[in-house]
Amino acid sequence: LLHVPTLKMDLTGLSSKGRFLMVLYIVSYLYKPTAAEGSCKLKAKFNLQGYKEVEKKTVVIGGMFPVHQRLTDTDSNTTIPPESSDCEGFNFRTFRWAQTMLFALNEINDRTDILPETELGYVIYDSCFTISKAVEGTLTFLTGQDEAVPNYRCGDGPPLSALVGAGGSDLSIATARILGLYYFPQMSYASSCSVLESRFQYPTFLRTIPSDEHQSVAMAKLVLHFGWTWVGTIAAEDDYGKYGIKRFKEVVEEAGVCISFSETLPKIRNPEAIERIVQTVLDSTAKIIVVFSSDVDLSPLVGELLRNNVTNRTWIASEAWVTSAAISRHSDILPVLGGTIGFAVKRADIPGLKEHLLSVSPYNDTLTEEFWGIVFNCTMNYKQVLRGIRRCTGEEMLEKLNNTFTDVSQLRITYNVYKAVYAVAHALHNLEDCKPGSGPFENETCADITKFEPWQLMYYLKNLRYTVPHTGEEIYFNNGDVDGFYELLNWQSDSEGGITYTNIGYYNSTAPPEERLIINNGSIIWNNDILETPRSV
Ligand code: TCR
Repeated sequence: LLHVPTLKMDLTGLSSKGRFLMVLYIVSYLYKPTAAEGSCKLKAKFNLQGYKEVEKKTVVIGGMFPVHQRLTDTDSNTTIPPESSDCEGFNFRTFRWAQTMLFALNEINDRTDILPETELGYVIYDSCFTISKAVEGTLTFLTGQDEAVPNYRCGDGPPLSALVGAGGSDLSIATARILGLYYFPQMSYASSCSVLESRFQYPTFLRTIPSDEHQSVAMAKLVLHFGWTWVGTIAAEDDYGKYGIKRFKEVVEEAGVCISFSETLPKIRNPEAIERIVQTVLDSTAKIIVVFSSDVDLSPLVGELLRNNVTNRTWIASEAWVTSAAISRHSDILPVLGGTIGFAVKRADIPGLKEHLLSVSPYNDTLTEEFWGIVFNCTMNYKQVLRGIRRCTGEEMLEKLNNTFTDVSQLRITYNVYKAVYAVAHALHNLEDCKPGSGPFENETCADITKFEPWQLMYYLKNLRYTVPHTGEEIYFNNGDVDGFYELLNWQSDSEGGITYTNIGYYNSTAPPEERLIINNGSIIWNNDILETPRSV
């Protein structure tokens, strides 16, 4: 009933029993069981789809975003058939990424110069930061059906083009193996792990984020630049953390730097392990600590550092947490993490995105409905209303909230998502634009946009060169990868006791070796508001 906000009915003429029966009737009529409660076994949750039935040809782009942070615990009871797990921990930052894909698709569909005769549709999956969900989503996507049965493209809907995703490197490594089997293109916006450089292992993987090979080297150069010789390292327990820190260590150790401690952040809740890491940090004489981790995995440690008031350290942040509001917006964070420095990928302003984000409505889909309930602390589900949870009116104002979702000041991975969607669209455009008789395939033939093969699209992606709207940045892929360019940021205090990210330099992997790392030493403010460079012991 709550899904139909405009349904109003005058029941005053009925008796109270009549009114009760009427309401019961409407509720049972409108309440359809969701897919999970229905008959299919392994339904990927939060599978959002859409394309308009217009007189154009349609091509579908897949998207995969880690909108939830983890799986809900399910008991390993084998007396009933197993079901695909639910997810929990809604992440506003990654939800913004997912919405940016929709925004880019709308923008492209409205343009007459890209794919004028073709409409782009989409299917979006939530990978929930877990490999199993990412694999399940990939199989569901490839089959075009609700169940994750590996039988490639047995549905007969519009052709699938590429998968934009899957979020973390560990997820992309898993999905890229499956997609590679079918030579199906994958365009990643956040999977930066250096192992994904291998086209032998991942033949159809491309990305709009630079490989961490560059970032690890840049971090090492940073440490050497300041003359630090004794550092501690902390890495997340995934491919991102492990490979990122491994390469960093190789480079600094070669230059004679010693590693005081190497800790690993657990992926699943483990308060004892977190306490042990804090103890190591406290016991060590190393004052410089390098952390290679996503903000989600780092959060518990930051909580514990705050509780123990661990100050007088300089933290070196990896790209995934250097602009994370989830970390920097903690209250009283300044004494602990003030002075942090780290590399961030390119930032951009995307005109119109803010308006798009503010226009999401709880009635769009299951994700926007859940989002609405969380930010406004209410529910759209009548069962929960009956249990006493406040009902959302749908008229709540997003503008009034100061939420990470609508914060467009740090569009970095968001910008990568935007670039990734445009890359696929431009490749499809070139595919459609091909002139028979001078095409790239055997006997100068072209591919047909209504039924092309994934390898044919892969050809166009490999040879793509395009300019990103609004920013004018030129993008091309060098063996699937983009150049390593990062901004160097420093966490300084703003006027309200919070944190601003101040630009203090950059790293450019394409410059000559001595000019790659440029640091403006004078503009750095270290932990405790100190201006002089800290020493490593
Ligand atoms: N590469 C990480 C995942 C990741 C991320 C982020 C996750 C990056 N940046 C920001 C959350 C927020 C960079 C990986 O696993 O490759």
